[in-house]
Amino acid sequence: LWEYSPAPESRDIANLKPNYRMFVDGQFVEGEGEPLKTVNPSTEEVLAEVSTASSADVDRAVKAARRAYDKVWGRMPGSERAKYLFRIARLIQERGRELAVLESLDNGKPIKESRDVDVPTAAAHFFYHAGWADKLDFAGYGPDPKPLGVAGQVIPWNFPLLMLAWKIAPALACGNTVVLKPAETTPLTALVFAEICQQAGLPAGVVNILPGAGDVGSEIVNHAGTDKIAFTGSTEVGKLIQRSLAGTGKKLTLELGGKAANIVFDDAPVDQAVEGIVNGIFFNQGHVCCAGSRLLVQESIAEEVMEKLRYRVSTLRIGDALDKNTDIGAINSQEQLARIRELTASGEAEGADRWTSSCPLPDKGFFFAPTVFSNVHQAMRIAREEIFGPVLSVLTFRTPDEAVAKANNTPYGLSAGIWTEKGSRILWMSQKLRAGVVWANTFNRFDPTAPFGGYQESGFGREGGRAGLEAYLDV
Ligand code: TXE
Repeated sequence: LWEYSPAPESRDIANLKPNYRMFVDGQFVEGEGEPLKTVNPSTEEVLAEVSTASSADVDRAVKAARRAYDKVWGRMPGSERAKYLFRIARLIQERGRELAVLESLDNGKPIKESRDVDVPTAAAHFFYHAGWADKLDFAGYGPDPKPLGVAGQVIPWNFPLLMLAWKIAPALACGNTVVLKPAETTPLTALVFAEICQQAGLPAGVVNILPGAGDVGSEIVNHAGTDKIAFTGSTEVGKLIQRSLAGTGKKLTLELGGKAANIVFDDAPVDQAVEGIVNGIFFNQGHVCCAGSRLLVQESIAEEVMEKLRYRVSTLRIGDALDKNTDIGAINSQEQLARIRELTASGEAEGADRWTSSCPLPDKGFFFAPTVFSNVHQAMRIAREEIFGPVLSVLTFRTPDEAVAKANNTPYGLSAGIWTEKGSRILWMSQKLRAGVVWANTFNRFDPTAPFGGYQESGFGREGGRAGLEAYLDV
């Protein structure tokens, strides 16, 4: 039987400090805002105190970013910028263990995910964009495309370091400077990233990291000195930002929520599909904007898939993020746990059948057992709303047309998955599905060379790939 076994030296590996300061103009400084306490969601212990920004701090950071843009970064040849990006990428790799442990402590995600996905993919984004920095003439936007200036960036808590990399790497590659706010529950790896910027010798003011809550995000978004805003977070806040920028000339990209369909046809290799379903919804506790939160399974194989799925889910281990055996870590915050509980309760109240894994949960910490709802109808809240937790809603279909209709019956449009042996069906479906990313016989695959982003209420703009550069250039 499995027993909890956290690595005892983990705090040392993470180099955890009692206090973290914000990073402005190349220096770590005390913020004027009320300090926040960040909590380990696996244990509910306070990890560290982190200083936050006041509006005067935001102003100082934006001005520093502007100076750095005007005097240094905006004029630097791309070949020089590339060197800094390569250095940052290598430093992320060198400090990978520290970053992975710190990320798991602060976020609650299993160490094997932060080690094998978050950190290496963050480094990969810097390597990839370093390659673009001196080749922007060939990006397809004409000769000598111009950077925008100062980019204000606000990121969520589900992939703290990786979302930072998605935002900062293309911004710097294209010659912009950055003021970034990490989420209030996960500021730590962003501040270690600031140390990496110092280590890499990045000129002062090119990257500024301001921890704080939504008010700090709002100050950055609405500051007259930011030229471009990139936001990843809830659809609600995304819409708020879009409204508040309506009267300005700022460029905006939004990466918001999702309710992806993972569609399994009766010719799919069932065991492989079951692994893909599990990965689709239980990876990162389901705190994934592109999570496969709606399983659409063809009626003829529904029984078989459900049986295998329940068995597979019952083998998942839930526990402390630092245990290498953990498959599902902690929910990031008490607030998110409450949201998940509220939505799952609505599923029961609306008549769906609930199945919950009997894997034991730790006594302390924010944990939620993997849950599968069957007998789900499209009008139910659990079929329509983003739960952002380890909760799967299962619907069935008979024909490919019906699968497409059900998959598209959502205001979102971030991702979708198809499981079938038929190549022609994959091509047909990927044209019909209204989703920015369509995976075939795989799920949750992230690659810096592939543009990622949504349709409809999942937002607009792309991150990654050549298309992602457009968000940071005047073309
Ligand atoms: O998001 P918020 P929350 C979804 C998910 C989740 C729900 C709520 O369904 O259950 O949103 O999560 C900053 N101006 N997603 O409350 O508030 C905030 O400080 C500027 C999906 O955590 O949107 C944080 O840094 N910024 C999503 C960031 O926005 C503001 C990932 C995200 O927080 C702001 C996260 C304001 N007025 C949640 N208010 C995804 N697409 O992956 C808050 N912020």
